[in-house]
Amino acid sequence: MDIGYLIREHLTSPVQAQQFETLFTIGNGYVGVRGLLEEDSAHPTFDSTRVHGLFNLAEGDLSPDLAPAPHWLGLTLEFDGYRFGYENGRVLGLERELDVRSASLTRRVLWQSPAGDVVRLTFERFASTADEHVLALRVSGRVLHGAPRVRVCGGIETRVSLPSGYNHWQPWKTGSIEPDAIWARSQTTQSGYTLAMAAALVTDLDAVPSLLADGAHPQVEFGAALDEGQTFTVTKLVTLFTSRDSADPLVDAQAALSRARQAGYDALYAAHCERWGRLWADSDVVLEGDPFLQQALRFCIYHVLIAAPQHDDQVSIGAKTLSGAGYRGHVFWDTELFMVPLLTLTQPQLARNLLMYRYHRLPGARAKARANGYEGAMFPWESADTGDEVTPQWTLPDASGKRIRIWTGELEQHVTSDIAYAIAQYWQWTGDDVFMRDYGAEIVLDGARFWASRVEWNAAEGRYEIRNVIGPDEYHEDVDNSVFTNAMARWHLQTAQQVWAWLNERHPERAATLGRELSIDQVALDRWQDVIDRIYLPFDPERRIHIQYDNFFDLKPVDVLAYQPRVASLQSVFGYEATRHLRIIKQADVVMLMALLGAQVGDRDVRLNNWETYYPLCDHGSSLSPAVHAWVAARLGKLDLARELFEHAAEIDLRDNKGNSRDGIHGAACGGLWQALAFGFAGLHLTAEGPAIDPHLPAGWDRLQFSVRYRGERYTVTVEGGEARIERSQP
Ligand code: IFM
Repeated sequence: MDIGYLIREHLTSPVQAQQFETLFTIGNGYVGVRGLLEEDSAHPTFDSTRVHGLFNLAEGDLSPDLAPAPHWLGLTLEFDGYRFGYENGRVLGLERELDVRSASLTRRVLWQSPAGDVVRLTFERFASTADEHVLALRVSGRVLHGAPRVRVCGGIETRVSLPSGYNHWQPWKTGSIEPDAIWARSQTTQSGYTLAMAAALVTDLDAVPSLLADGAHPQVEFGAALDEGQTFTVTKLVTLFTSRDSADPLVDAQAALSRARQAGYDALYAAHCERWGRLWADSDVVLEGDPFLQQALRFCIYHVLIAAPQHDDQVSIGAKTLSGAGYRGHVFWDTELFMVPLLTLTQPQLARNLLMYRYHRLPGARAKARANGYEGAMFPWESADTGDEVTPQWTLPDASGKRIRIWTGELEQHVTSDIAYAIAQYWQWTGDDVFMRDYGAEIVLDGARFWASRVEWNAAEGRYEIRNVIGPDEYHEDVDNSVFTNAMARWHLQTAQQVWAWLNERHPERAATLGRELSIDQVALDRWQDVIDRIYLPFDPERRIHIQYDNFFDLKPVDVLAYQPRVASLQSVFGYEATRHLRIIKQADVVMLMALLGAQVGDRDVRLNNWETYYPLCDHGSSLSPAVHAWVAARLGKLDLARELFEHAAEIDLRDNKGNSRDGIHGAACGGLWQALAFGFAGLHLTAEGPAIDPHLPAGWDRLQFSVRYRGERYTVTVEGGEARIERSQP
C-alpha cells in the first residue's frame, strides 16, 4: 500500500476530532459524508451528510443553507449490555485512516468491555462512485476473549441540525420495508425538495431482526450469542434519492436498496474502486522527495474529486465542498478559479458540469445586473440553487452580540470575470467548441455587457473607472479602481471580442441569435473597444508597480512579517475596523492577477516589483492565498519561498493551520495546491503547438509526474534528474 494515499488520524486533543471529521469526509460528487464515528450517540449536531443542491431558507433566516441530510452512520454495538465506545471500557488499540485511492475510511479498534470481553472491530465505509445513490458501511468483528452476547442497533437519525440550529425539514415520515430495513422521507420547509433514504442492516449472525419504532429515528436491532474466536459482520446499506433526481425518491430509494442488497458490500466496493482507479489514472500526481507534500497533493485532489458532481450540471461545489457547514454550502469564485482548473485539465467532463451550473444560473445573474441598473449578466458573489445573490448581509453575532455588515454581496464583483476566465481556459484546453457555441459564449458575452455598462467615465481624467468595489483583498471594502477588478474586466472584454469573432466566423447562426438576444451590435462592440482602450489600470510609473487600488499607499504601514508565525488572521488581531485602515492584504490580489494573466500584467521587472511590494504585506488571512503566492513565486524563480508557501498551502486542512477545518475542507486551497504545482513549479502552459512546460523544482523534489488532458489526448509531464519532458501518453 502506497503511504501517499493514506491519511492517518492523529488526535492530540479532543477538539481535533472535528477537524478529522472534516478531513475524513467520503463522497462521490452527489453526497458528502463527514467522518463521524458510528457509535457517536452524543454528537452535538449529527450533521454528517450533505447532498448537492438541497438549499433551503429556514424560517427567520435571510440566506439559504445546504440542508443537512439524515445521519445514516449510526451503529450501536453492545457486548453483554456494555455499549462499545471510547469512553466505556478500554481502548487497547486504535487506528483510523482515509485511503484516498479507494475513497474509503477504515478504523480498527481493539476494545475491552468493562466486563473484560475483548473484541477486535474493523469499520469500513464508502459512498459509491459507481452508483452515487448508494452508501455503505461494514463492521467486521472477532471475539478475542470471552463469549458475550452482542446487540446491534442501527437506523436513520433524522434529528440533524446545523451548528446555527436552523431546522430545514418538515416532520419526517418513517417506516419499514422488511424487518431489517427502514426508510425516512421529508421535504425542505421552504424550497420543497424531497429527500428519501432507505437503509438495511444485514448480518451473517444467526439473529432475528426487529424494528425499533421511533418516528424520528427508525432503527433495526438484533442480538446473538458469540463464542470466543467467533467472527461476524454487520453491513449497513443505505440509499438516497431526492426530488432533484427522481420523480419518486422513496420508490427509487427502496428499489436501489434491494439492488444493493443483492450485490452485497464486496461487489459494490469493487465497482466503486474500479471507478476510482480511472479517476486516479487521470488526476494523480507523483511527487518524490517530500512524503508530506505527496500526501497533501493526493488529499487535495481527492477532496475536489469527491465534491465534483459527476452527472449533474445544475449544482456546483461550495467553498467548503460537501464536507462542512461553513459558508452554508454557497458557491464562490473559489470554484471557477481554484477548483475548476484542476478538473479542466484532468477530468474535463466534471469541469463542464460546473461551468454549466453557471449557464443555468444566467437568469439570476441578469436579474442582479438589472436590479443594480446594469446590463448583461452580473453573477452573485455567493450563489446557491436559484442563482440569486445569497451573500448574508450580516455576520452572526459574536460573544458580545455584535454583528458586522458583509458588503461582498454588493461590492465584490470580479466573480463575473472569474467565471469567464474558467470558461476560456476550459475551451482552450478541451477544444469543446460545442460547449462554447451553445453555452460558454453566452456567459462570456453577457458578462462583457455587464462590464461595459458597469464602468464609469471620468471626464476629468479621460478614462473609464470602476468605483465602489471589493477586490480579492477583502480587508479593504468600497475601494475605487481595484487593479484586479479593472484588469480582469478588460481581459473579459477582450476575450468577449475573440469569442464574438469566432462565433461569427464559425457559427454565424448562433452569432445572429445571440447578437439579437443580447443586443450586440456595432455600437456595443465600439463601446467594448473604447473601454478596453481607456480603462484605468492603476500603475506607478516611477516604481513600476501596479497600485492595488486608488489611495492604497495612504494606508498605515504594518510590518506584517513580524507577526509570524500565527494561526489567527491579522484582522482578528487588530479588529475589523482598524484593519480597514492598515496596509495589510488579506490574500493574493495583485499577485492573483499575475497568476492568472502572467506576462499580460507587465514585463518581468514589473512583476518582480509587484511581488516585492505586495508579498510582504500579505497576511494570508484567506486560505486562497498561499497556493497562489507559491505559484507566482515559482514562476519568478523564488524557489525556496515558493516551497515554503506551497507547504503553507498544503497544511491548511491536514494541519488545520487556519484553525477552522472543522467547518469543512477549504476547497479552493485544494485546487490551488494543484495549480501551484502544475502552472507554478512545472510551468505548464499552452503554446500554438499544444501544452508545454518550463519546470523549476525546489531542491529535494526528486521526481514530479502528472498527466493532463489537452483536446482529448493525455499528456504526461515528468521532471526528474535535471530532465523534463511532456509527452503524449496512453490512453
Ligand atoms: O471566496 C473566498 C474569499 O476570497 C475569501 N473569503 C472566503 C471566501 C470563500 O472561501
